[in-house]
Parts: sequence; structure tokens; C-alpha cells
Amino acid sequence: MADCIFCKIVAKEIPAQILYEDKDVISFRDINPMAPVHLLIIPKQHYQDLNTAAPADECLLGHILAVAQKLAVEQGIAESGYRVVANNGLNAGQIVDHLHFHLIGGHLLPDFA
Ligand code: DGP
Repeated sequence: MADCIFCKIVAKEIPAQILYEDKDVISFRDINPMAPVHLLIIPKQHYQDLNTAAPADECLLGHILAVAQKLAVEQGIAESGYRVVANNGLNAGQIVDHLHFHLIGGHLLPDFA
């Protein structure tokens, strides 16, 4: 999608530290990490947010969680604990309007407000 920063990362038009990629999904380091490990996992196809995913996308959404699990192991945070978060919409603080899942860990994470 034009003017979508994450679509540009998918298209390799702007750089990112990519840690995982397959035909459907890509993962890269968050530009503004809030923990020692802070990755973003996104579908390559543009979805604005979780609301725009359809029942037919169940497989893709499950795959994203499987990728999160694999990356947590690779990043050494599987045992210590981690968070997988998708901010959806204004009240959740979604800034980038391309569905993405934060994988965050590596230290004690604050409680949710
Ligand atoms: P949010 O929409 O609030 O769930 O968070 C979006 C995240 O995306 C935020 O933590 C910063 C990250 N981000 C924004 N622009 C870029 C970028 O160009 N490159 C990378 N690697 N991360 C970005």
C-alpha cells in the first residue's frame, strides 16, 4: 500500500534489521525498542489492523504466533518470559496502520495499566 512504512519495509524500499522472513510474514527490530528484545512481526499483505483480518486469515494469524514463539526461542527470552501485543486503533495507541505484533522481552516488563 502506498505511503505505508511497513509495506515499504516488506518491499525493501527502506532498511530494517530483518530477523525472519517467509512468503507471508516478516519480522524486524522495532526502531524504538522498549526492552532488550523488541521485534515486530507483520503480515506482508497490508491489513490496517486486526479488525480487517477475516476468518479466512486464521491460518495467517496462527502462523504469526508460531513465528513469535520461534523468535522468542532464538532471542533467548522463551524461558524468562515475553509479551506479544497488537495495538489496534486509537485507544490502544496504534501508530502504524499496518497490522503488527510486538514481541517484547529481555527484562521484567511493567504491568499493564
Ligand atoms: P504501534 O503502532 O504503537 O503498535 O507501534 C508501532 C511501532 O513501529 C513503534 O514501536 C515504532 C515502530 N516503527 C515505526 N516506524 C518504524 C520504522 O520505520 N522501522 C522500524 N523498524 N520500526 C518502526
